[in-house]
Amino acid sequence: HDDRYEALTPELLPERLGALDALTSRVGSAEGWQVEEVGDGNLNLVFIVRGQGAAVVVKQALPYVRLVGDSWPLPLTRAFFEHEALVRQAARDPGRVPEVLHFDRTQALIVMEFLSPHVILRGKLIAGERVEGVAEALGRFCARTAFYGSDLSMNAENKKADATLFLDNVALCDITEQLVFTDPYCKAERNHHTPELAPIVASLRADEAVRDAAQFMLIRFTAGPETLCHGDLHTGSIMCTDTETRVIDPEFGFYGPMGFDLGMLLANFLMAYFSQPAHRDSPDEMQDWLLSVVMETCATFENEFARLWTEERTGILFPARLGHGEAALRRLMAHIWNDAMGFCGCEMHRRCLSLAHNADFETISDTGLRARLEARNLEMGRQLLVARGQVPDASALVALAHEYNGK
Ligand code: SR1
Ligand code: MG
Repeated sequence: HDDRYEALTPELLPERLGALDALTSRVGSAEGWQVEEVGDGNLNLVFIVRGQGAAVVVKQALPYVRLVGDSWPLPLTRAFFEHEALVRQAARDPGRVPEVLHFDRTQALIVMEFLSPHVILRGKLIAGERVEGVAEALGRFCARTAFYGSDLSMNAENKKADATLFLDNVALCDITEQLVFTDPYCKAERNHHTPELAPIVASLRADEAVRDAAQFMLIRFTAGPETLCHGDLHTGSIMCTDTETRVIDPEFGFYGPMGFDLGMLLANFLMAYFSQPAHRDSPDEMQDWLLSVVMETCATFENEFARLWTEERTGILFPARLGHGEAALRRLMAHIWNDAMGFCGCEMHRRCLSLAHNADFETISDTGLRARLEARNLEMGRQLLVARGQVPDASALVALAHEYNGK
């Protein structure tokens, strides 16, 4: 059975993986294992294997989209890309991603460190819990991965070979191309939205400037291979304690714009922000904190990127012999920011309009209230798409969030 893929179950797992040193060295022999399937994401199986007072995670890809079922096949190769991305991220921002203990390409499975007592960040934000240092950790992660995977840092030959390798992550990119940039702006089979949003949805879909801007962001997504992006950096791909932040799940890894991950992440902080009034009677404090996280994430991104630009430029871009200074860095940062704002707008739209919604809004049972909060989010997303040039920095982004939250 070793050379044929087989989806695991908690019952099968000890028999299939019981001989693996990567597991037994951490959790003892298979007879003592307790195995639980805990995957609550859209795509994969996730098992926690406990034994001898320790635990590891076994993540296995399914040959289809878990959320939809076997009517939507999805290649197992995504586990390969996740593993490749994890290895690179671990080198570029040490300690930020889970340690990989074992990878099996045929079985599409990764054995990795069990993060405990970490929980998914999205759940913490809905519960009104703050995480110390979250903005610094994520701003640094975005800056380091953007910089080290790009032609600012990598040797050109290696970068081209790596970009070519990740070009094969076609199916996962296709999901983003459809669900993020296209489906939200038309009638599509898998779309759904809160019924009370119908007039806004109709007006967004009739707005040619919005559809146009989203397609231009799609051009940036498909034809801007600047760096290795995480590809799915939402608050469900981040696990935290009250003081520690880790990034998981880079199976959507692809070569794309340096502003992609930052823009997606900011959108998810903003959706947490807009949804707060439904989750607590006095949302102000949590909302203020979320906007401070937006500010701090951007400031850290900028500072870390500037530091790397100054101290570690070794690639073909802006070589020292051309004598570029501060002004060039500022122009590059503006380019990254402009992309980030466009991606941010698309992500804010798709989480309310296409297939994969987020719990921040989805868990609001009063659909009238949900629609009012989603409407603020959708309108701000529209503004980011069509007029992102008028949002030159994080302060302007936060001012816009205040404005739409008051509507
Ligand atoms: C069919 S997959 C839907 C979404 O889940 C993933 O986490 C990505 O965000 C994707 O767009
Ligand atoms: Mg995921």
